[in-house]
Amino acid sequence: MANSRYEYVRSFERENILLPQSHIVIRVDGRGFHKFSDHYDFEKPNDEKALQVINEAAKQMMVTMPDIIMAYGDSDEYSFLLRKDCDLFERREFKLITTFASAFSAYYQHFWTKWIPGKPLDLERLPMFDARAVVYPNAENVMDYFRWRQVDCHINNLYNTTFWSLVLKGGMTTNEAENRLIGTLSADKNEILFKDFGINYNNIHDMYKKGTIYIREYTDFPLSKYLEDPTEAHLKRLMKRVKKSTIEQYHCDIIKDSFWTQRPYLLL
Ligand code: DGT
Ligand code: MG
Ligand code: MG
Ligand code: MG
Ligand code: MG
Repeated sequence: MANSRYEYVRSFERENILLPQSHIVIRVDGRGFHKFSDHYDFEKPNDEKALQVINEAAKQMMVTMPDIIMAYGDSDEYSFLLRKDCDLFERREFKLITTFASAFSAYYQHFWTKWIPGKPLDLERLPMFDARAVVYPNAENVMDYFRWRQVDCHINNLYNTTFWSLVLKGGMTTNEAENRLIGTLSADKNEILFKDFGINYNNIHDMYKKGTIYIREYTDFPLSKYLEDPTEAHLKRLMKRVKKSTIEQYHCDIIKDSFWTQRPYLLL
């Protein structure tokens, strides 16, 4: 088979190798989930079971791909952080993003069937995800990337929670609710929720307000020892000794520095 006269067509193929020694983030996002969520009657503003499905798909990605050190998701999207020195698929971008999109779509379908058996998936509306890879040169960019996604989650959730309260509890049409919210700030939305509907936004489940985080957590990491000499070289040395890792789920604040300072290995 090798060296046939047709082999030359291979030279037309293109590769894009992602910059070495830099942080790769791959984000998957559901295709047309506005319609998908309508079609399968998702609860508004948040469907707990659908979130469980997407969360399990994300966790399964981490189980099968040890190079994923952290994942963050909300709505119909998930972002995956790969370790800086990861050599998965020799860092070939197309191989990475197509594998992430197809693996995630397959896992999503698997867990949908498992958790929502009462709503079989229709052939003309199967869940599909796209994927993109972004390379960040330093730790600050990576932290800001995840902060950006969590702020987006918060803004959308506050809007959606208020919007659907106005419609489902306040009897407004969707147009009326949209107009009511034009120009409102966060404080105004909190007040509408509290005064008109007796909802204290703070009491809403953290999974909805903050999204879901999975971390490959090193429970035996000697943080205090690291802090005596917080350099990358020292961190690398310490990481050689810690072996026990588990995949942990959180719905916590990843905007504050403390989330990152407690887990320096995420950005190694
Ligand atoms: P795309 O990503 O360009 O193919 O288009 P969409 O429609 O997926 O848009 P996107 O990703 O910006 O927004 C996600 C949509 O999914 C948004 O319309 C709200 C919907 N969605 C996601 N999670 C839930 C949920 O838990 N409940 C409800 N009711 N809708 C949800
Ligand atoms: Mg979109
Ligand atoms: Mg989408
Ligand atoms: Mg989306
Ligand atoms: Mg092959």
